[in-house]
Amino acid sequence: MKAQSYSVQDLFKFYGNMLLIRRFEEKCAQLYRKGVIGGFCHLYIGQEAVAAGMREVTSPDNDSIITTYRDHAHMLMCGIDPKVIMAELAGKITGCSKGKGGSMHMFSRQRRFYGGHGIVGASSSIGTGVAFSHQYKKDDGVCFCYFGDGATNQGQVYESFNMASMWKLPIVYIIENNFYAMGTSVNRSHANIDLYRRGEPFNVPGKAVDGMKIQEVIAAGCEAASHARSGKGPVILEMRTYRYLGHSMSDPATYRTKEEVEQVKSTRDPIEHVKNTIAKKQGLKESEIKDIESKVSNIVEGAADFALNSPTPQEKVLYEDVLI
Ligand SMILES: Cc1ncc(C[n+]2csc(CCOP(=O)(O)OP(=O)(O)O)c2C)c(N)n1
Ligand SMILES: [Mg+2]
Repeated sequence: MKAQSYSVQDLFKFYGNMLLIRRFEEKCAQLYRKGVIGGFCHLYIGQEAVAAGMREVTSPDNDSIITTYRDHAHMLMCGIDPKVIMAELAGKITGCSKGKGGSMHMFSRQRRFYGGHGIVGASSSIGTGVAFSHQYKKDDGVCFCYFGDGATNQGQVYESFNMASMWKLPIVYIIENNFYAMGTSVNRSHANIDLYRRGEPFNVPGKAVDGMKIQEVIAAGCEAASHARSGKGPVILEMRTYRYLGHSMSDPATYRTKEEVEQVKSTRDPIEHVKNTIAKKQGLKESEIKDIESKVSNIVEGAADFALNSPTPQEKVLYEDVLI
């Protein structure tokens, strides 16, 4: 997709994709509170423009994706059936990891989605390996490798940058800077808060992007992807975004004020931003928005019903698909 200007049809598509992420995550929160979803569960609400924007940049035929435990949105944007994602969250046999991975450990080899990783920083080095495999196989693929601001203080990230730069690997490192790592703000933990510059010692170019504006995500993503795909090596994109909810479902988020969150919600919301862009471009009919809302709601309700009505795995499944 070309970055510069978008038709109203494109903007409606972006709106629908971001709304799908938000409503899916809201449903997860609901099912978690009911005890249908267990374990750890990290939601993506507020960050939608990053996953939905990068979807427009990623080639479904040969690119690969890897991310952290905050992974539902990336799975959805890879085109994986929401039913299968929700079933995984509920620990059902119909889930993408047969109910054994849960929220943090989702995979789809078919879609080249390589997780879902619970270890902070792990996606950077595994993703670098995935990029090496693209180069080795000469398959023209790029690895889109996501991790958080907190992960940028982990050593393995820098070993990965060095190796990727030395070997000119086709990889785009996407730092999803939501300004908090659990309860620690970037200001309290990073000696230099310009995270896009973290590749400088390794000659890895970087760019800061307004990650709340999908158009800017796509523009930067296109540029980075063509750099990596043309053999010039890795690129870093620091997507400046924000998470509205706590770190995980068990975080009351007392380390920041309600006013701070409200300020972002009311002035920078990524979904409202697209809605306003459509309204400015051609006016907006309430019926058009309602139409998308109802389509999205049907998908999410369908996913929840499927998950609730699927069987739990039998005990013997514990020993399948594992190296022992
Ligand atoms: C190596 C390691 N250290 C600590 C943790 C505990 N932990 C889980 S998430 C997290 C914060 C990471 O924050 P960030 O990278 O900004 O990602 P975000 O959750 O904001 O998406 C920490 C410290 C972990 N999972 N792995
Ligand atoms: Mg963070």
